Amino acid sequence: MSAPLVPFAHVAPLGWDGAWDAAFATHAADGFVPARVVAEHRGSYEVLVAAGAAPLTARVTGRLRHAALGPGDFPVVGDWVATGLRADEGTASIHAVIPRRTRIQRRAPADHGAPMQILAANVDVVMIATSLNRDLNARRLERFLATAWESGGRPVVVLTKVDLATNPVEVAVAEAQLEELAVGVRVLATSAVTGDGLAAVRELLRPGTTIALLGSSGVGKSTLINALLGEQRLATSEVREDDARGRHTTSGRQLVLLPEGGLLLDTPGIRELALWDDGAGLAAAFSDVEMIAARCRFTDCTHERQPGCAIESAVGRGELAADRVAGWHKLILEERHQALERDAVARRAERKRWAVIGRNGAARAREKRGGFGR
Ligand SMILES: Nc1nc2c(ncn2[C@@H]2O[C@H](COP(=O)(O)OP(=O)(O)OP(=O)(O)O)[C@@H](O)[C@H]2O)c(=O)[nH]1
Ligand SMILES: [Mg+2]
Ligand SMILES: [Zn+2]
Repeated sequence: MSAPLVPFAHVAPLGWDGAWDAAFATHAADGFVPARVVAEHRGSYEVLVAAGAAPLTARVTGRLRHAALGPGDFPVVGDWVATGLRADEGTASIHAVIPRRTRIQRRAPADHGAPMQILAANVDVVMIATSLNRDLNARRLERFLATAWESGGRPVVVLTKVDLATNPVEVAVAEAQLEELAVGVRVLATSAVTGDGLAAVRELLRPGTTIALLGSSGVGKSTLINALLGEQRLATSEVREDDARGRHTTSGRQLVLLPEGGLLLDTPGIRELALWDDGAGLAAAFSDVEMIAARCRFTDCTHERQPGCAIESAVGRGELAADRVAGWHKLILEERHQALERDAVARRAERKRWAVIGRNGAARAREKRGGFGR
């Protein structure tokens, strides 16, 4: 059988490109086909092997499970995986996860069993949704922004439900507020009701581009995706204002392909997003503050009554909001605390890696002794 010239052109609408070809070469040689993970369930996944096809149910092989050093080695929504197809059954087995280009990660919730959780992979644009009808939570937005920058994707802020404004000034004020917090990030104002701003979102959705929507529950993430799809595919529901905990409508992460190309990743509302950051996301989200901090006299300046502190003098001159500095400080402390934790995790992973190597070595030795009768 001769290989076609462009072997994986059929997955280009799902985000595949030449660089993925190179990453996949050894898997292709083994007879595997690429598939994109579009949903995750307990113990199984849904994967797409072609743009027009129905998703297949897929499970990871015992070998992948065995070799995994932690939850981060298992597929997540957005991943490209090497699959073996059992077309007659309509199922697939996942043999490998292709190294991720970008990853949205956070410190895992307490019940997760691992310190870090990858929410989605290979996302090009991280769209942070915040709605006009709720008070803006600056600290929360800062966290989302740092996470988005840290992912390697490009952050965009989307202000939803602008149809609820009583006058245009209200929208302009909200946009200005967001622009001040989201330095160097585009802010798009949208309404799923009037269709305002949807064209601007569509412009970002070039064929093969993946956009993930992140934000609190009820801001209208699923509704926005439905509006772009032109159909009520995803469940949405009324926000219950009396219930402080909110009601989460979307329960799992899901990647949907738009008919005109482009992929949208719906996520359940996140209340508290704890950072899992090596500092790069934070530096990008607070690039304005960091630029000023670089002019402090001492490189280890704590920015608290230190001589020659550029941050304090910028705040004094009214060039920098004290509030923004406070947000920055808070996240830096969190990040430092986490760096310590991350080191501990790395040490544990290294120990496990050696244990696996040891186990495999012992198995090989048994084989050599003829224990496996090959
Ligand atoms: N007026 C108005 N209401 C909207 C708009 N977008 C969403 N809504 C309403 O907001 C409510 C919540 O929308 P969802 O799309 O379910 O919110 P979500 O962000 O997906 O929520 P979770 O799935 O819980 O994270 C629904 O009642 C929607 O009808 C909009 O542009 N304008
Ligand atoms: Mg939703
Ligand atoms: Zn300083």
